[in-house]
Amino acid sequence: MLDAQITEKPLTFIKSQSDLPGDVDSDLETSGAWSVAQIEALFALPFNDLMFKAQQTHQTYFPDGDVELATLLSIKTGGCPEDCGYCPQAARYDTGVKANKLMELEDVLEAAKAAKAAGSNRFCMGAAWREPKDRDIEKVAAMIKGVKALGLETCATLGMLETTQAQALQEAGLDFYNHNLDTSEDFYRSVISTRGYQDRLDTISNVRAVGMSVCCGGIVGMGESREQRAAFLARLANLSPYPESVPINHLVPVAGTPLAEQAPLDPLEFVRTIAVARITMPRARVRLSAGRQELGRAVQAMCFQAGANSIFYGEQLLTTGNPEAEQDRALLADLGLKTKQSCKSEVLI
Ligand code: SAM
Ligand code: DTB
Ligand code: SF4
Repeated sequence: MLDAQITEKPLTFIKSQSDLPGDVDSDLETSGAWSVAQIEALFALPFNDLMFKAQQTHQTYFPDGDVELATLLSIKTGGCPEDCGYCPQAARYDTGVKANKLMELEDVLEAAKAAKAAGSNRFCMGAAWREPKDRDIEKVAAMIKGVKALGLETCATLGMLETTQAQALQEAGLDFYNHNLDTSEDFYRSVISTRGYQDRLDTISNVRAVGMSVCCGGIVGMGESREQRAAFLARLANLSPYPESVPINHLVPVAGTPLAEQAPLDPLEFVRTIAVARITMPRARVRLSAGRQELGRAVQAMCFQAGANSIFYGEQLLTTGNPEAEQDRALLADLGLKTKQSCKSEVLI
């Protein structure tokens, strides 16, 4: 029945304003708008229909069709006390990642300058912490100030965050906080035991409470079912408002982690996941995140068609590899995709 509803309505099946309850003048950012069944029905559409609808949504909400470039830096690597089953930085897994102290301010600023010179829009600083201590916040705040002064958008991912800490980071100039739901609530329990789903929701709500923009997504290809992928996207899309940035990571299976031997997800299912994210969160920047090296050019091109409009840019993610910047520039140029010019002085391609 839902299938019928979906196919009958052209673009507006993403929910026309009249479909939504209450005061919907403020667009689609309405809590509880998507059921898991509706999202599964999107996944079940014929591939071309899903791609068409995702592209229609994309062109409606992002008429410029530009791609945002975000560069990652691991400011504090390894030695993490958590047990996230995918993560090479968890101290308990023998992955060969060495634990380092928090980087020095000057080194972080050097990396940010290089990212800007290479054409990045956003600089994201990641730390392998369960949660930062207040003294860490002071140090990271200095990094944020310095990066912001270079004219880059700033993002940080430091683990669980209290409201007072979010406030301090915002005052330093933090534009986005990244904290992922990672997967559906029921599948989550088989991947992570050292903190709960509610802890993640609480951090996202603490970040929202101070008015900061949220970057929140997750990982697909960890062995979850399609229904669980749909439930994961429903949780994201039903956040009120939904995140401004949605990183969709493809699991990078790292030797030594519990998920090292996980069979890769069908690339077409990955593309479908991107399309459904685009349709259900039409104004969000949907970021192709970890795992791009394994996808190859053709699958990435399909992901852009499905509505992805942000990538991690630069040879390194946190501890694993990413395509060379030059390869990415060539791919975007071959596809005729412009980059987002938030650093107004840069002309990229
Ligand atoms: N420690 C902080 C936290 O967990 O929030 C910040 C860093 S953590 C590495 C950020 C995100 O990276 C995770 O939530 C997960 O989505 C992603 N990630 C980590 N390892 C990954 C892997 N092997 N493959 C894909 N994504 C991964
Ligand atoms: C996100 O969702 N993906 C990025 C960022 N947020 C911090 C991290 C990907 C990490 C991939 C594994 C690694 O390089 O260690
Ligand atoms: Fe630690 Fe973050 Fe890795 Fe989990 S994902 S082990 S919290 S660094």
